Amino acid sequence: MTETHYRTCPLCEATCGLEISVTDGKVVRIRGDRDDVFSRGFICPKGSTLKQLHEDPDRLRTPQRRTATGHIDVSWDDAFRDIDARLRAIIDEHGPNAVGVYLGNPNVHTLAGPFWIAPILRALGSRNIFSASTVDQVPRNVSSGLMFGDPYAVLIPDLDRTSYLLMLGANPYESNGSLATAPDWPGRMRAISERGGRVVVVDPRRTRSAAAADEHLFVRPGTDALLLCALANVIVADGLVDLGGAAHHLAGLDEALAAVASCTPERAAAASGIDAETIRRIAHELASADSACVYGRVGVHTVAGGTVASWATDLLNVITGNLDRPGGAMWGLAPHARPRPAAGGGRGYRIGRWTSRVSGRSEVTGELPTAVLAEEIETEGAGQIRALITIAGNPVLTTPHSERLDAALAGLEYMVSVDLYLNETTRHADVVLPVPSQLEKSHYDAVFFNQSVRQVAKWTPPVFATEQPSETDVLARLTLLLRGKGPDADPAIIGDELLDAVLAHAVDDPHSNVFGRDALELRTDVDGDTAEDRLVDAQIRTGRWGDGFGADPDGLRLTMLAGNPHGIDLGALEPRLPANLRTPSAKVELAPPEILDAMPALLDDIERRTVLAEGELLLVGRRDVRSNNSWMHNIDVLVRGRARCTLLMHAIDASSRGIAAGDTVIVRSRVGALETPVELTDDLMPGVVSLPHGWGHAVAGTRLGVAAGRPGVNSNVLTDGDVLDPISGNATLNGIPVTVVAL
Ligand SMILES: Nc1nc2c(c(=O)[nH]1)N[C@H]1C(S)=C(S)[C@@H](COP(=O)(O)OP(=O)(O)OC[C@H]3O[C@@H](n4cnc5c(=O)[nH]c(N)nc54)[C@H](O)[C@@H]3O)O[C@H]1N2
Ligand SMILES: Nc1nc2c(c(=O)[nH]1)N[C@H]1C(S)=C(S)[C@@H](COP(=O)(O)OP(=O)(O)OC[C@H]3O[C@@H](n4cnc5c(=O)[nH]c(N)nc54)[C@H](O)[C@@H]3O)O[C@H]1N2
Ligand code: SF4
Ligand SMILES: [Mo]
Repeated sequence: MTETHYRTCPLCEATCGLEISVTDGKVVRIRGDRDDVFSRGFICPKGSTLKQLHEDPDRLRTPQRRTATGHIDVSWDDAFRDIDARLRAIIDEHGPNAVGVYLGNPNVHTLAGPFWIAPILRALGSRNIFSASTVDQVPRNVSSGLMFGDPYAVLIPDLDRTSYLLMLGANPYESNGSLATAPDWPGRMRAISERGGRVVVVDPRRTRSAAAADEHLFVRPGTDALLLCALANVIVADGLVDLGGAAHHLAGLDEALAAVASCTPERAAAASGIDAETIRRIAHELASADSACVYGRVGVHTVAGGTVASWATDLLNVITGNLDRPGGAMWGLAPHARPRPAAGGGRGYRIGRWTSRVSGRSEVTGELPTAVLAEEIETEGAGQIRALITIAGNPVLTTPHSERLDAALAGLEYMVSVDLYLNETTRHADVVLPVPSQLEKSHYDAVFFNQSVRQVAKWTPPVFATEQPSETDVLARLTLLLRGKGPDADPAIIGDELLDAVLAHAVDDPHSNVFGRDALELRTDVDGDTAEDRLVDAQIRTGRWGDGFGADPDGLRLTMLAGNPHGIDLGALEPRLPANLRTPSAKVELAPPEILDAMPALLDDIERRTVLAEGELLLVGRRDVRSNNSWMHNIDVLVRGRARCTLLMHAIDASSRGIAAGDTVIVRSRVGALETPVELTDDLMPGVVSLPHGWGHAVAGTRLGVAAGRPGVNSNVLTDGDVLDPISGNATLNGIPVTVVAL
C-alpha cells in the first residue's frame, strides 16, 4: 500500500511543495508537488534527498555525551541532568554572560526556531548571543530597521510583475533565492525577459544566473556600495528622481541625495571596473522602466560596505518610484502576522545598545557579530564566555577565521549542541541533543511567508511519527532548566506560555479580529496535535485572513490548511504604506545617521581596498545547487560525481602563475592557508578566484561517513574575522585578498 504525503521542503527559502510516496513505512519516491499553488512541481536536487537525510545512519537519534574516547549514547534524562548541573554551576559562579549562544541557519526553517528560542534567551539573559545572521543578511536587517523601523521589514523584489530586475551578488540558479521566497526563481527570472522586461546581473563571476540574464556586468568584489550610490547619483544629476505614490511617506530625502553627491559614475567605475557610461545607462534604464526593482544578496551583504549597499539598494527603489508598488520593491505579509494600525508608526529601531567586551563591536538586533565569538571565548576576565549552546549551527565551517574558532571551542569549559549530526562543531559539545528528522515534524514557514513574492498559506503535517522528543520539547527543557526548574520540568509549560501570550495580545489589540474576546475561552477552541501546531493555529486565526475564532467562518485556521496540503494562494503582494512603517515619524527614514555618518570613510575604504599587493587576487564564495551550507555533504547522491570543492581561476591568472587545470595550489590569506585543486574558467573576472564554503570535513571526532570521504577544504580558514562591516558587524566573506601558488 502506497500512501501519498504532501510536505513543504524545509531545506532552503524556496518552500517547494513535495509529493512523498511511502510504502510500508519507507519513502519510495519524492517529487515536486505539481498541484502546489506556489511551486507548481518545481524541485531541485536536494528536495528528494529528505529520504536519504531521514534514513542516514549517521544522523543522531540518541543524546551524545563526550568522553575521552569519543561521544557515546546517553539517556535523555542523563543528558539533561548533566546540562543542568554543569551549565547552572557556570552561571551561578560567573553570571549569565559566561554562557554564549550560537544560532544557525536551519532555525529559520523550523517552527522551533522562530518561537522556542526566544524563551531560552530570556531565561539565560546573556549578552553573548551570536547567529548566522552576522555571516549573512544582517546589513539588510539594519538598514531596514533604520529606514522602516522594523529590521524584519525587508523589501523584496516583486518578481512576477516587475519589468526590470537589477540583481547584485545573488545566484538563485544555484541558491534558489534568499530574502525573496519564490520557488522556481530561474523560471520567474526567465518570465521577466519573456514578457519584454530585462534582467541585469552584477557579479564577479558569470554564474548560471548571470548567463541566463539579459545582461551581465563583472564587478570587482566589495565595491557594490559605491556602484549603487553612483546609480543614485546619476538619477539625481540627470533629473530622473520620481518618488511615485511613496512621496508623502518619506523623510530625509535631501540628506540622502546629498550623501551620494560625491559618488560619481567615474569614481564608481574606477573602483568597480564597470565603466561610467554603463553605470549611466543602467541608471536611466532603472528610472524609465515601467516598474523596476534593485535586489542584492550575499555577495553585496557579506562585505565591509554591506549596510551602505543595502541602504543604497532601497534608496534606488525609492527614487525610481518603485517603493511599495506592484512590480517594484514590496513587503510580504505572512498569514500569521498581526494586523497593524493603518497610520503606521512605532518605536523605531536602534543598534549598539551594548557592545562586545573585547573589541567593542556593537549589538545589532540583540546579537553580537559572530566574528567576535572566538575572542570572547579566548580572552580571560569578567564576562568571558566559558560555556556555549549551539542550536542548528556549524560555525566551525561557516564563520570567518574558523581555525581560531575551532581551537576556542576546544577550550570551553562546557558546550551543548542541539543538532542532527556530530559534525565539525558539535564534536566539541559535552552533550549533543538530537532532534527529529525533517520528515518527522510538521511544517509552516513562519519566517519565509513574510518575505515571499506571493501571499501564501501552507501547513503540512509530519510524514512519520517518532519516538524522539520534538525539537520544541528539547528547547523547552533547556529553557526550564535555565529558569532553575530543574532537568525534569514539563516542556508543555513553555508551549502553553507562548500560546497564552499570542491570545492575550490578540484580545488586547484593537486592530485584531478577536479584540475584546476572552483569551481563556479562545484557548479551548485551538486546534493542533502539538504545541507548535497549536501556536500556528492561534496565530493564523488572529492574522489578516484568519477566522477570528468564528468571527469569519470562511477565514483561515489550521484545520483548513490541513485540508489544503497544496497550499492556499492569497494573492499578489499588496501595497502596505504607511501601515508597515514602525519609525516614530511613521515615515521612511531615508537618511539614518548610523549609516550616513559612517559612509564617507567606508566608501574611501572600499577604494583603498581595490589597490592590491603584487600578485594578490580577490577570493569570493559560491554555492552549488547540490549543497546546503555545510550540512548536506553526508548525502551520497548529492556529493557523488565531479568534485565541487575546487578553486575557480581565470586562465590568465593561472598561466601567469604557472598553474594548469587540475593542479593543486596553496591559497593563502592574512589569517590562514589551504591546499585545493584548481579548475580553470573564462567565467570569472580576471583577478578574482572562487571557492565554495561549507566543506572541510576531514576532521577527527565527527560522525559523517560520507562527507569524510569527500571532505573538500574549509574556505573560512581564509576569511578574516577582523574585517567587519562597521555598521552591522557582518563578516567579510567575499573579496578576501589571497595569493595562489602552485604546490
Ligand atoms: N565563506 C562563506 N561562509 C559562509 C557563507 C558564504 O557565502 N561564504 N554563507 C553564510 C551563510 S549565508 C549562512 S546562513 C551560514 C550558515 O551557517 P550555519 O548555520 O552555522 O551552518 P549550516 O551549515 O547551515 O549548519 C546547520 C546545522 O544545523 C543542523 N541542522 C539541520 N537541520 C536542523 C534542524 O532542523 N534542527 C537542528 N537543531 N539542527 C539542524 C545541521 O546538522 C548543521 O549542523 O554560513 C555562512 N558562511
Ligand atoms: N544550493 C544551495 N542553496 C542555498 C544555500 C547553499 O549553501 N546551497 N544556502 C542558502 C543560504 S543560507 C543563503 S543566505 C542563500 C544565499 O543565496 P545567494 O545570495 O543567491 O548566494 P550565492 O549563490 O552565494 O550568490 C552570491 C553571489 O555573489 C557573488 N559575489 C561575490 N562577491 C561579490 C561582490 O562583491 N559583489 C557582487 N555583486 N557579487 C559578488 C558570487 O560570485 C555569487 O555568485 O542561499 C540559500 N540556498
Ligand atoms: S529549491 Fe530545492 S532545497 Fe529549496 S525548497 Fe525547493 S526542493 Fe527544497
Ligand atoms: Mo544564509
